[in-house]
Amino acid sequence: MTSSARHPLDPLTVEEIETAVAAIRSATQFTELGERVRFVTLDLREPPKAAVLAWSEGDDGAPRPPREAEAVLLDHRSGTTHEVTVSLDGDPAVATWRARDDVQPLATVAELMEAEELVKHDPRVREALTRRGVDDLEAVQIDAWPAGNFGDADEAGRRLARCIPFLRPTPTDNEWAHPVEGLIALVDLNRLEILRIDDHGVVPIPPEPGNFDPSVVEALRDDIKPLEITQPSGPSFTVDGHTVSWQRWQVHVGFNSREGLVLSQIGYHDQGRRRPILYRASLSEMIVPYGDPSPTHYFKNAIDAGENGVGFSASPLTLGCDCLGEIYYFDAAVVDPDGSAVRIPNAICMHEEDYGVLWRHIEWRNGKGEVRRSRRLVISSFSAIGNYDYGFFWYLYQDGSIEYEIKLTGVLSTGAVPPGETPAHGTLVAPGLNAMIHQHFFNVRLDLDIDGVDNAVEEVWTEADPPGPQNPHGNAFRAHRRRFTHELEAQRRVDGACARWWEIVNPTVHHRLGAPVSYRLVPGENTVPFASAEAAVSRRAAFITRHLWVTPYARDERYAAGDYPNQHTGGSGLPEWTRADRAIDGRDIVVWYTFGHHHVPRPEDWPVMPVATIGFMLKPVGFFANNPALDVPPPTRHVPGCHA
Ligand SMILES: [Cu+2]
Repeated sequence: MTSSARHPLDPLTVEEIETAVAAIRSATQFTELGERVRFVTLDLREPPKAAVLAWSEGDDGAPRPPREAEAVLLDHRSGTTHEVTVSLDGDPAVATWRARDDVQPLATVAELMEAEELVKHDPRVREALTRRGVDDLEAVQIDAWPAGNFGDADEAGRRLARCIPFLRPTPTDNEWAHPVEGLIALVDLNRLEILRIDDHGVVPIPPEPGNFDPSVVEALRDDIKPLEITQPSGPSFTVDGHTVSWQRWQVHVGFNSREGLVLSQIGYHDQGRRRPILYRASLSEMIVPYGDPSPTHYFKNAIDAGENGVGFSASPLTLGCDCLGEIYYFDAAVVDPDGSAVRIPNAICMHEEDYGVLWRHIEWRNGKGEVRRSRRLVISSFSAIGNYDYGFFWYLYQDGSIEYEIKLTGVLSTGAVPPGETPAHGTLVAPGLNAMIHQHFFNVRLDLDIDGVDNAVEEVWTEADPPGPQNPHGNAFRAHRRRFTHELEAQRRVDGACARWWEIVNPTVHHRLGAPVSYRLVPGENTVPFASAEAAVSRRAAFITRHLWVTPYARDERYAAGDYPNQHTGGSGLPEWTRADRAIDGRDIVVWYTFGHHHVPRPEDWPVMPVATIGFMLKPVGFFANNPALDVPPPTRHVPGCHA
């Protein structure tokens, strides 16, 4: 455990989680807690960046920074949250302990199941279900949603979930095909009591099944021949613990229970040295605001990382299904609410993919030329969060580009509408079944270190030159740029009409042609939130109101909506930190990029949604002398006869 060979950013192992839990349990503060105390999260407390850089840039044998765990515990009896850090070196022991009554940590699966049992067996709920013709309690499923915060006085200070029922006729059926509309229960998760049950009236339960296993398909296609990916000499990457080398790239692969997959210390070997690009990249937060104002849907604003945990929801991946080819897997480990360590086998999948043509030119006069095949390194994980499944995919390319892509799939969130009614805020996907309009916003925290820690961000946009003697044909246009100096001016939205993007530059390192070396953040699909500025979601997840945010690096500024978005009134995270309008020019900076997928559901998204993708790219701009992929060998070495 104290091996000096381990990278300081390696995620906690099962053994380390067990050690940390034992240390917490033996602390006097723990013995003062009630019986219903739960471990909410327990992860590596990453060392300060300077300490990691000193270790990785030091000589072999340089001392590793102290190894620490950070845990959040919830005492349901008192409702108090406990933030604990544990020193894992030497004799493991609690280092700090802080009790807080002003926050709600994310919801554990254990709580959601308790809420389900409570609501399901409440006589008032049974009566309401009977009114809807539902007598078989076995078939009833109660989904406990994060409660949000809508300013209701009787909800203040409580730990809450809003619970809505669905029918699952048999254990393998799709519950979201049968929403029990109009019924909602508000549950106090600490006291395990129902505060309120509201029945907004009976709507017939949509009867059509929404299953998608092979048995329900009339005839499976029988014209698909095997497609096998083989790499007879093995993959081109090497793995040392959690550090991966692939061609010119080096990257550290990490994981935690809140963000899931984390990449660190991404660098590229060039000019005889390893050039840093990204110190750390992770999904800092995500939120799915729904656009239906009705009493059983208005509250649906799941802040999935801070309210549920993207890492907790990571699924074990299987060969030939989630990943295809020559795969390397990383396991992950998280804590269970009862304090036991849980291994998620194959939580992260890594492999190489052929990605079509990398570059090409064929001479038109003689048909001769050069072609190179592109190959990318894929590092990915999948999380099943309630009805939705999200794939988180990082790609490294041979031309120095980095891509992040989220794959959205799973099952739509649904409600019911009376027969013959067309929903105003959704789409009918089956008779009486309403899939509500919604958006998926993601925020990625990018701690870029372009050739060193001190960087700056420039906005680049294109404008037509004014007509006149200098532009006699009216064809002239050019790119303009400006440097952001402080945080508030760096809160920006995308604008495709002026080809707006952002470049992260190192002002002190210049390309041989003069400009500072840089990487460009190339936006992909994006949109803006449609909730009003006064809506709870706009305060509680203010990071969605701007696509770009830039902050100076601070060790504890990690999550775009703050450490505890669950039931928070709003304003925490990015809006809070940036209020000071700190300087960001020529500093160690962090770029936060928000991107939104606008989802007006289609019948084709039912009963399970074909993958939709959204993401962005980081592309070198004046970082390399010229095309860095010139040294990729021609495919003719393996496949004779390409335009030779
Ligand atoms: Cu969606």
